[in-house]
Amino acid sequence: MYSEIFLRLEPIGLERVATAIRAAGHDVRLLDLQLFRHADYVAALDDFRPQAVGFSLNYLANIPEVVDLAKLTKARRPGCFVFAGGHSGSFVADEVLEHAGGALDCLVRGEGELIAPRPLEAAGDPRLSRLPGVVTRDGAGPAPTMLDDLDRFPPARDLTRRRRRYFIGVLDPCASAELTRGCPWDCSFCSAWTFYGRSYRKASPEAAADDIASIAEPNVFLVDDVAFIHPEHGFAIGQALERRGVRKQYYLETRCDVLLRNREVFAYWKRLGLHYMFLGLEALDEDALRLHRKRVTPGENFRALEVAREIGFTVAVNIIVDPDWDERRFEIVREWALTVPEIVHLTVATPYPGTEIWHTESRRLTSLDYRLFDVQHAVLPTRLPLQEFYAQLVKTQAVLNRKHLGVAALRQTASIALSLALRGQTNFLRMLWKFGSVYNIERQFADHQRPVTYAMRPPGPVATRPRARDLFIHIPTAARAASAG
Ligand code: B12
Ligand code: SF4
Repeated sequence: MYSEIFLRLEPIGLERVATAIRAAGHDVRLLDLQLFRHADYVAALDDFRPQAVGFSLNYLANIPEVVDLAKLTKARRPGCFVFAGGHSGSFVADEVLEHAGGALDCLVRGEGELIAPRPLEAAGDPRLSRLPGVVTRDGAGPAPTMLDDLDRFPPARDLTRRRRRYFIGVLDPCASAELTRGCPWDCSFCSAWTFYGRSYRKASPEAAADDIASIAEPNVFLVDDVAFIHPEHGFAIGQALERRGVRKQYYLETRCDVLLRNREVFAYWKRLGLHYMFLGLEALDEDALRLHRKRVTPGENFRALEVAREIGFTVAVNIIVDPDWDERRFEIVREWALTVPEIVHLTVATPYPGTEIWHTESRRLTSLDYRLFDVQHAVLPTRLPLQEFYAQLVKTQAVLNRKHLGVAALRQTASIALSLALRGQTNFLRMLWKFGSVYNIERQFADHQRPVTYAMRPPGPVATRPRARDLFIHIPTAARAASAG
């Protein structure tokens, strides 16, 4: 839903994996099914006749689609080696293989650059299930190996087609780049830290600047979980960009306390072209922040918003809606959101496999449909009747949307939209009137009534806090485990 309206971004993880597979001597094609249809995929199978197909499973909601495509691929090209990898797939490898019933030869857990070429060599061989991070129906290899140098395998952006369709708001068109990987915090609702074993790695400033300099688009989305945790790294990349004469507009995501602590580096990047940022506020009150283990106070959050305003950023923030909310709670958020200039997004609290709350959330899941695990649907019991919950959610989103896309605000955006349209970029323009068809009470509610072909394996009955290590996909060495300081 998100990518139907506000943004659509390039599959940078898959592009990096493609570079690694190319470096091993293979001929690679990449098809982004955000932009292309299944018919295009079938045509590519017939034209290119690949010996292997790898699917990216970063999002849980995409699992049924990928399982069906794997089955289609095996039926059409029985000799083809079919595998999948990516963030969400890593946490539910066994059950995905089970759904696929033999159509997926293996699932690759963890980051893909180092390992991805090796299953291709081991296809059809018992060695396959002994490779690090690889899971087959016959067994699993040792823990996945971490990439020791982020500078290796820069994204193969030449493989993505129709790149003008990638955008985020007014940054249209927009490419993506990665400066750091991982997060040293441990929020209870998030799987970014569990995937990388709470480690934090940095690209070298020169390689990061070279990569950004090679980007054709005028705008860049920085995919880092928390940008500029180490300010000296941000300064060094900025200076390397200045030396190369690179001038672009940027969008990044960070934490409020990091912005407060390192405001100089953000102000410096403002001069380089950083105008838009996303701050994970998550909650307005102390109790909810503690529950999310966000390790910030409401006071710090609000001070960070002031700092962002002083520097002159356009800021989007996120608030997590608990399915337990009643009308009054929605009302409080609407009232608050209308008093601040920031763009306010809402996501629905969702226990994902790989998060701590997947194990500790004592309320029973009301759905085991992967497609509803997209933080826009309620998969926990709602206090309001479900339809009323969606009515409140959509009403709140519509109010917030009108705040930014209403007539008064549109007057300001009209000139941007016009100049983009004159350059043939219409993603932003289209976003302005798509809202009603995407965020829609009946559509949200009807999504719950669809038949479920592949049901998720629910969490076990234990409601105690698991050890962090037991959640990790990558188990970092002591040297790599980073501190937030
Ligand atoms: C950037 C980002 C986005 C971008 C997406 C860009 C894109 N086109 O992919 C945007 C802003 C659009 C986005 C949106 C959403 N996101 Co997001 N996003 C991220 C973030 C911060 C970084 C992802 C990234 O680019 N990392 C860098 C690249 C290099 O790594 P990578 O993609 O993971 O790829 C590596 C491995 O996964 C693996 N790999 C990947 N594909 C493949 C394929 C094969 C064959 C192999 C072998 C390996 C492999 O190898 C790659 C290289 O090491 C992650 C957090 C995280 N750290 O993972 C959250 C994250 C993935 N998002 C999340 C969520 C919830 C969402 C949204 C649903 C809602 C929201 N409000 O954020 C939407 C849904 C979008 C959609 N398309 O459906 C959750 C995932 C939840 C889940 N389990 O499904 C995460 C984990 C954040 C979190 N806090 O928990 N997101
Ligand atoms: S700070 Fe952000 S990326 Fe890190 S654990 Fe918390 S929510 Fe996840």
